[in-house]
Amino acid sequence: MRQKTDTPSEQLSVIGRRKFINTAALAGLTVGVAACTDKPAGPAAAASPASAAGHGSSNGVHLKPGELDTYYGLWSGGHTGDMRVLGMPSGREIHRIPCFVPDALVGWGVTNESKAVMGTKPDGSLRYTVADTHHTHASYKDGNYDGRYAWINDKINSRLARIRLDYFICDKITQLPNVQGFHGIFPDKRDPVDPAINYTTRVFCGAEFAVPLPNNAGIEDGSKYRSLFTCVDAETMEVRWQVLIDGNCDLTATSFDGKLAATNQYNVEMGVKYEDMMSAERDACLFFNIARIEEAVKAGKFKTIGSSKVPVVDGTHEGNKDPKTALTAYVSVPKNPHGVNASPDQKYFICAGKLSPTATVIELAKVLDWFDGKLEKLDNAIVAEVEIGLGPLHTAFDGRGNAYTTLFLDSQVVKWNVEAAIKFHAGDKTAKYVVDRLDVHYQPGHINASQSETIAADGKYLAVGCKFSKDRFLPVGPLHPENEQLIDISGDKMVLLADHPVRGEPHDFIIFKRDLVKPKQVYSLDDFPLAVKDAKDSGVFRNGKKVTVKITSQAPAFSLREFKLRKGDEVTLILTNLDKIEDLTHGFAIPNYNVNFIVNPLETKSVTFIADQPGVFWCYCTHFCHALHLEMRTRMIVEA
Ligand code: K7E
Ligand code: CUA
Ligand code: CA
Repeated sequence: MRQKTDTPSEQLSVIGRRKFINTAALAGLTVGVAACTDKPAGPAAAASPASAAGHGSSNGVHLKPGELDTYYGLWSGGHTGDMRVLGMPSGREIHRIPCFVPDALVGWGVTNESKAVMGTKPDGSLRYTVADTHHTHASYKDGNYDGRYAWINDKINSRLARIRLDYFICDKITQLPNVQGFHGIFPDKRDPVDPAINYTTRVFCGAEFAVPLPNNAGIEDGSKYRSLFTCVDAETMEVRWQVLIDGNCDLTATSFDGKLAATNQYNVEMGVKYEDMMSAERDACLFFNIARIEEAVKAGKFKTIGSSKVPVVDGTHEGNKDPKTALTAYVSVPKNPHGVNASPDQKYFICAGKLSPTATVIELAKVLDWFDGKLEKLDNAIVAEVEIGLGPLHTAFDGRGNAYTTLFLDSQVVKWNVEAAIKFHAGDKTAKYVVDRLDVHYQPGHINASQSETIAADGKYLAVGCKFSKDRFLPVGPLHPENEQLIDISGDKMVLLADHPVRGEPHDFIIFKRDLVKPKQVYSLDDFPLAVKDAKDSGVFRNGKKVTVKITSQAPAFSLREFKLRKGDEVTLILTNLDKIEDLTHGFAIPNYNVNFIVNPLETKSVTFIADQPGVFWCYCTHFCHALHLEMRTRMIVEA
């Protein structure tokens, strides 16, 4: 680990000596990472004027009992395949929303309703039980979140899940055809042509890994593999179209005017081996002209791949040489960039360099000029390419013209001023664009500020997802938690406020004002076609071997005290919770039958199983609901 240097110019000279990082150096630095635990903990916090932050003595992080947070945070869970809901700035985890992976509390993956969302094989078992959620973003209206939906991706099985933000539940999952390594997502912020549509109607999805198209043709020849960029309809969750591209996709961003989507590319080399992906000095940030792509689809200028019916338009270099008709624009940026982020002033896209110590600022208006034939060289859309530190990954914004980029290798967050960087790039070497640096613990990946990628960026809090926690928490064996750190960015200097251990591994997250969502705490009986609306409707209804058991719950009892089945019956059990006051949830578990789920107030769920074990099975309430919760059971009798 290098010495911490203090001034921006010292920083730059250190970086200058190691401009681009090659494969060998990168491996060396990663080893160095593991050895840097002797660093004193939180020196920045001790040295910073924490009281200047203006959030009271505890900076608003340590809420008094009963106090509510002022922001929501939506976090991806990573390998746990879920979305996590945090209260911010306290960092308290309030909720987990199961999406792709079964969840024993909710009965996700157990109930018929959740299985229908998750997808099953012909035998009724779940198609997938693993996932890897990375990126989460919410729907927009007029450049700010509108509280309708959030989306999250599963990188492993190329799936996109939608979360309804009225009930904080996953209601739809779509698998993308023809792609692998589905990574970046971003909703559009408005329609590119219809001004009346000032809200999200599309979700863009970048695929990281190139594959043969279709995937069973030409398996050996890696040079023929291709990647696609996908558009999913925000309402129907159906795949609208795909774009065949050169190189790959990584992260995704969208412009505030709805005209462009962007993805950074780290593998323009189309390498199939690790070394090959780093052979070029520059990769690209690829822009998609949404209106033109949709026109091309409408005009039938597309093909389809294999058994997929999704229209695929040509976004390759070869097919898009004339700017006036081009669907795509490839802006060259330095070596293996990582994030791409749209600034809240609506003017710029910023690509972090990863293997280059730079950030590249691309001006949206200039990319649009290029598409109009008014900018001669696309590279002139780059208005700054400045050194900021080692291993830049993701960027957030404060709405006051500053960007905050994580430096993975430096274990720092760098605050830099975008307009000053543009001046510096234009030749004014006195322009000091690096404003501040803060050590974080350790190796930060994603970063986001409160309201960051909206027109309402408020520059209050910055959260940083540190991939390594090392010595920051009590040891718990070989698997360390990760460390989500909270930083106050309301002043000139960043102030480290708090550490939060998290189970691995969240990647991306967003933080937004609490009044932007209006969650409902009680369902309506009419939301569920199967609802058992009255306890009197309960009973066992037999149709040959097919049996329907209808039950209701009302604290502290189930409507049926017992129910009888015969061995071999195919049973569908429907449970409606008739309790209508908030926070009165019941559970339903059947011993030895692998069944457990909950029903929230006025919610209905169902499970289907074969009554293959004769005997007595005490179905009991698994969710503490009443003083007589333990007595809340019903006897399932399966006759031999
Ligand atoms: Cu968003 Cu972690 Cu998938 Cu960057 S990636 S760190
Ligand atoms: Cu119902 Cu516990
Ligand atoms: Ca590359």
